[in-house]
Parts: sequence; C-alpha cells; structure tokens
Amino acid sequence: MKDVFCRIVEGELPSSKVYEDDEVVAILDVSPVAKGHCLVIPKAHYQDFLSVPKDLLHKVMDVAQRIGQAEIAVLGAKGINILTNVGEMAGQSVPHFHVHVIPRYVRGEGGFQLEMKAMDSSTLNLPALAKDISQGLK
Ligand code: DGP
Repeated sequence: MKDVFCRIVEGELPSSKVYEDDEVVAILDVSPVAKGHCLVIPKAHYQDFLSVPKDLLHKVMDVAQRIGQAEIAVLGAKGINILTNVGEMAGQSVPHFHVHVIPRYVRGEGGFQLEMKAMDSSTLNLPALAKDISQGLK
C-alpha cells in the first residue's frame, strides 16, 4: 500500500502546500507541534534520510532552508528546528523521507521539546568508537 506522502504527492489526499516543484513538495503538517510546522518531502519515494540520493537530499534541504528563512521573516519565529527521523526507533511514523521544519516562538512552549541528555562518556571508549564509525564510512 502507498504511504500517505505518496498519496499526497499524487493528489489522492489533500494537503496545504507551501511549496512545489518537479521533485519536491512542502506541506503543513496535519499534526503541527508549532504554528507553521512544515514537512519537506521528495516526490519520489525513498524510505528515509539514509536512502535518499544526495542530489535529491540537497534539493530537499535547500527548500527546508528557504522555508525556515520565510518562517523567521513572515511568522516572526525566533528559531527553527530542522529534524528528520530515521526508523521507528527514532520516531519515524511515515516511511517516506521527509524533513520537519519547526518554527519556535517561545522557549519551552508548544508540543516539541528537544532534550538531549548526555550519557556518561566514561562508559565509552571514544577513540575506539570514533575509529569504528570512521571505518564504516563509504
Ligand atoms: P515522522 O513521525 O517523523 O514520520 O513525521 C510524520 C509527520 O507526518 C507527523 O508529524 C504527522 C504528519 N502527517 C501524517 N499524516 C499526514 C497527512 O495526511 N497530512 C499531513 N499534512 N501530515 C501528515
């Protein structure tokens, strides 16, 4: 079955479009965590950030940047969170790559709290970890 963003791209489902070109569409999120919460979506189906081709990734990020700039200028946002979830473990609910552009107005307000709690790095061997990841780069 087609995912919800494929159906939006194909016009089977309605959406509030902010931007559209041949390869990318940006829409208002139907469950916004802040006023103006947008999703930037490639029209072609790719599962997530890790599988999208780089040229298309760059186009999506270009649109995300422009929407963030517009939200500062037009909506008076004081900050923007750019977010993409990869996999259910990370909170991805729609298996079609998309980038959230989330305007922020007042610190701590709204339905989005980004909290990064540092773990105890002394439990990790940082040089070995860095080497492992480095060796996995393609
Ligand atoms: P994620 O959890 O990162 O996969 O984000 C998916 C987002 O998509 C979530 O914030 C809600 C939004 N969403 C789901 N279904 C629809 C829809 O039919 N229309 C719109 N505009 N957004 C949707």
